Amino acid sequence: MNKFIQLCGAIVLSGGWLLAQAQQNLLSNGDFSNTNQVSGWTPSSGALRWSSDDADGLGSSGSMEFDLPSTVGAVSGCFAVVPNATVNMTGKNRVLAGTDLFELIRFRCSIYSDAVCQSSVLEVLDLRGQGTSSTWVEMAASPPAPPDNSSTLPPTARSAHCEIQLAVLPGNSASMLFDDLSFSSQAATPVTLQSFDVK
Ligand SMILES: [Ca+2]
Repeated sequence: MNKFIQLCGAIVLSGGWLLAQAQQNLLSNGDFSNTNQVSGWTPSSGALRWSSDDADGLGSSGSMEFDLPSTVGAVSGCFAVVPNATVNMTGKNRVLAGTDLFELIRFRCSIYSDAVCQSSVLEVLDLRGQGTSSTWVEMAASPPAPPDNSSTLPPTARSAHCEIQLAVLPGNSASMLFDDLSFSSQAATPVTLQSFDVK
């Protein structure tokens, strides 16, 4: 065996790094599967309710219910974001009562330059729901957002929070459920390359 082949036979690669695209929902309890139900969400008026009606039919999860006109919104906790990350939003809504009575159905996430969601807003991303369906429907991006709802965060982005905003035609009552709310970041994360020998 010549030296070259001996050398090749001894090559061992280990501990190398690859970059993989991993998608992670940064929004806490966006699927309302927490045993504390609507934990992590604060009503902007009135009170929030947890519903056992789950958008995916899961017995271990539920959704967040808004009863208007008393409860017209809710805000998530503040969470960290990675500058320049590619993000996208998804969510589902269902009219429980008051089909065609909603004036506004919005799932909105605001991006901040400080770590605690207190600075002026750098960017707003949002989805619009449908007020015409009594079954679960996917929320859709508001133009000019691309169809896949993806966006690149500003280089100064540090934190974000999300909110639900609702309005009903004056003098009316209505109820709506939300589930599967997601603000996902697609960040390059290192993955350990497994060792291998060249024989
Ligand atoms: Ca759920």
